[in-house]
This record gives sequence, structure tokens and C-alpha cells, in this order.
Amino acid sequence: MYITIADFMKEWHREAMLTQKVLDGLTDDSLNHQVYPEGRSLGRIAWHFTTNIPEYLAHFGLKIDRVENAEDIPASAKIVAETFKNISAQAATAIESQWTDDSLKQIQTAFGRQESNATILMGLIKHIIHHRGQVTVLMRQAGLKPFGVYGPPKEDWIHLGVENPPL
Ligand code: NI
Repeated sequence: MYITIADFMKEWHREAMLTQKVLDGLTDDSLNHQVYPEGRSLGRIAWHFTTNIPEYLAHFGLKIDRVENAEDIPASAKIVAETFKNISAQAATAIESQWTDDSLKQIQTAFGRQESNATILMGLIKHIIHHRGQVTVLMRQAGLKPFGVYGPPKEDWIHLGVENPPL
């Protein structure tokens, strides 16, 4: 749990850097890859968790601009990745400039429960991680090698001197 804004920022910046590396590996074609025929596309999932960041923070009382044309999923992977980069930086600035360590202890209603702002901020990171995991699976299905977020993808085990990666 985050006791200070600095604690949160450390994790926010680290996770944003990892998410950025995943998004930087997307191609325009891969954005149309779907989970199943009527399912959400890879582009929709990546765009959802990106545009959700300011919506979520604004909902919980921070002043931050929403993404323009958030309802239109870009056809360009570069636009998705650049939007995430800008939004994650804007989110950091908004939180650092508008909330203090004390704000983290304040309680508000979130999803029908009483939660501290620290838990609410953790929820935002979890939401991104949840969808980022889906994105890496879909990238694999779309024929791309996903960035190894918390460990190497199978192609890179060999560079670590492992011939037969563990299952
Ligand atoms: Ni979601």
C-alpha cells in the first residue's frame, strides 16, 4: 500500500515504463486482432485502459483533461503508444501536484465500497496491468513477440543461457 505520494509515483513510473514497452511493440495490423469473433480487439483493449486513466482520476476528484475523441479507436499503433505516454505523464503531474500524502488516507466511495485514495490509485494500476496482460496474449496470437513485462518471452531465454525454458 502507498503511504506517500512518492511511493505511488515510484510504482506508477515503473509500471508506465513497462506498459510503454508493450505498446511500443504493437503494429497497426495487430490492433484489429480479436479475442474471439465478436470479442474486443487488441486496439480496443489498449485504447480502453489508456483513455480510462484520466476518466478514472477525474471521477475520483483530480483535475485532468480527458482524451479527445476517446470513443474512436485509432488505426495507428503509434498514436495509441504516444497517447499512453502523454496520459501517463499527465496523470503523474496531476496526482503529484493535487494530492498530498494526507490525501492518500482520505476515504471515498469507490465501486460501492468505502476506499482510501491509496487503494483507489492502486486500483488504477491494477486495471492497467489486467488489460496489459490481455494485450500481451493477443500480441502473441497476432504473431508479435510481446515485451517480457515481468520476465523474458520464450525467445529470450536462450540469451540468458537457458536452452529449454521452464513451462
Ligand atoms: Ni477495463
